[in-house]
Amino acid sequence: MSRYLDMIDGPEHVKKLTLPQLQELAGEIRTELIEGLAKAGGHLGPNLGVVELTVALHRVFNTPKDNFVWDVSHQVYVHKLLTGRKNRFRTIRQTDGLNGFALRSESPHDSFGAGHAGTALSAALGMAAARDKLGTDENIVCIFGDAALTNGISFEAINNLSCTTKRFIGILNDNEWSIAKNVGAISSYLNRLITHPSYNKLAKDFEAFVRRFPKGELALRLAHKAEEGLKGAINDVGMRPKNEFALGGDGKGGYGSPVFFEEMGIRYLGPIDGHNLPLLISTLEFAKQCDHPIVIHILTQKGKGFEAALKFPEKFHGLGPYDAKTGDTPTVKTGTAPNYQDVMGQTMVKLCQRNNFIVGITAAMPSGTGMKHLEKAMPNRYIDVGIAEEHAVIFAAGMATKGFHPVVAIYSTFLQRSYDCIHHDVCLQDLPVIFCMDRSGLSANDGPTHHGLFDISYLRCLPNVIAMAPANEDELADMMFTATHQNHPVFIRYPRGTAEGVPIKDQPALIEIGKAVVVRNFSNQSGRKVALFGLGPMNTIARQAAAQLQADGYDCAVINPRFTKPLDAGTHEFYGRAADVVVTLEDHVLAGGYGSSVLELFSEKSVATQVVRIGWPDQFIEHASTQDELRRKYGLSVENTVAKVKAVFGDVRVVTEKLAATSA
Ligand SMILES: Cc1ncc(C[n+]2csc(CCOP(=O)(O)OP(=O)(O)O)c2C)c(N)n1
Repeated sequence: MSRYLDMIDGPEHVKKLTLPQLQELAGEIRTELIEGLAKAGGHLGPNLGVVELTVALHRVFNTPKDNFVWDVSHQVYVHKLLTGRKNRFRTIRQTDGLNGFALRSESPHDSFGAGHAGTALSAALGMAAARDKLGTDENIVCIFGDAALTNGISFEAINNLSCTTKRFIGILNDNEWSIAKNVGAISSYLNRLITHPSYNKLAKDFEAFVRRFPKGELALRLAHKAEEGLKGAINDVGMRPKNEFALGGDGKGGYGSPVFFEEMGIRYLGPIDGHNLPLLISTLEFAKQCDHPIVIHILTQKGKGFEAALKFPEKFHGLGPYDAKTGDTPTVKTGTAPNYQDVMGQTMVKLCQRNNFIVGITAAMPSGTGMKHLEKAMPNRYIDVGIAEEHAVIFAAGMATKGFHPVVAIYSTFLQRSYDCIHHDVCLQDLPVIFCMDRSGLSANDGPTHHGLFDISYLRCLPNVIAMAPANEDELADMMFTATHQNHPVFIRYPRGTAEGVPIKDQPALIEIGKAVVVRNFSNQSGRKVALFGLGPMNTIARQAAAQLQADGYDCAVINPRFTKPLDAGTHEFYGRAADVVVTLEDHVLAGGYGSSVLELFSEKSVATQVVRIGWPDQFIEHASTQDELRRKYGLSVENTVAKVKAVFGDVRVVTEKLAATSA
């Protein structure tokens, strides 16, 4: 039997369906999400939660004229299905396939790209301000999650909202989850709001009210009700302390509070059932005519329609392949090397057991960073600050002033947001905060929003910084341990995923700051001398390239630089002078990266040896199914390293053959 989904080539077709047909469409979309993502994985849970919302949005509004701005935009899969991309849907997050996030270059229906949290309200408000200045009449709809509200930028936008525009539609998609359970006072506030008996009654009354009136009349009446009835009830809601005399007992200083959004000059409607399609459609119809900024608070279930995802919302937020019937994921084979993330978390436990002044801080990423190991083993030494990277960094700086050694684990790409905090609050005051920069390097299927390719450049220009990159998991543990003995800011960059599989010592060891390790020295017997400096995971490529070059008659040394700051000037200069060619390899952009720092050193020391730099070019790197594919495509490979070295010596025959083989 054909599906309604098959008939939908664009939002105009959504508008042609009747309500029962739309409801059927919602069911088909759920099945497509569950079955379509099973092979390669993706953000299943969040998308199952916004099926009705997205159908209702496309029923009421007209993209691309109207603009939807999605926070993070990991929940745009349904939007992609309804905006002409359904035939490519099963390619999502794979090589040459659809991107997993909203992408302006992918579709005119994606009005704003994202991947980082907390940006949607600002972007949408900017669009609304531009629209008002241009005198056009499109609707701007911003969809943001309850966890996005823990992010500072969201609040900066809310502060700026009612004085900027009169026409703005916000949808607060509240499912009580970030990736992990949402944390903090805002989350408790929303929870109190939705569980309060007055609100529950209000929500029921509201639904009954919507059902009573035909569409045209409804919008008018809703406007009136929002102005009078709801507001009155809202003010009545017991956000005040239960006992008037128990000032402060509610955590709000005892003053009680009407709805936060109303206080900010934004009309608030809700909370409403985010899976009730007719209710969503009617409410959005009303919002469309509203001459005042409005936020509609909808309640949704992450993973709705798939039992496993409902049961394990954190796991199903985003995952790899799974069984479409049971939700089971492939078991990890015994003997497989651990993930860097797990090594980081387990090392944190060891370090905290030895030293009472170490604490672990995460910005809403306990599983992703591996900090969950500390949460489980020593919950009082673990702090989740919510999606608040700037706050996490300054908070850590504050703790460091009192003698603590905070370890902040943040993905390299999300740490970019905290750059000023790193500069102004940590480095300038030379505070001993330790940064575990997870996913430094590629995050292949997430794509450009998540690749961590810029941190060496943005850190090595800052005074007081110690910056390292382990070549394997044992070295990661040693570096973390060493970091806890420093009185300066320390940054450790390591990649996503599986480590090298080397044994990890029971107890980590101290390593010498600013000292590289010679992995293999010149044989000094014959052949052109090639010194390969492979940073972090690129050391493996350096070793493999050295083996090939050696077999072809070259004399190779391999060095693990360990530090990008302070750079081991002695070792670099020594090999710079001894070698006929130096190769630097880094999983980072070439612009301002590790190889650049070697060139700077050689210029200072007048070392004239040619330097071949292997790293990422000056462009944003797309997403792909695997890291290896992208590395091969952009030349971060053994073949290209060998070919480039040979090209230096004019060994053209071999170079051409190798390159032909690579591109075949
Ligand atoms: C700056 C930043 N920090 C962390 C993340 C990782 N992250 C992606 S989605 C997400 C949770 C979002 O929760 P919410 O906004 O409530 O949306 P939901 O997934 O629940 O629909 C987090 C922490 C990110 N994308 N950006």
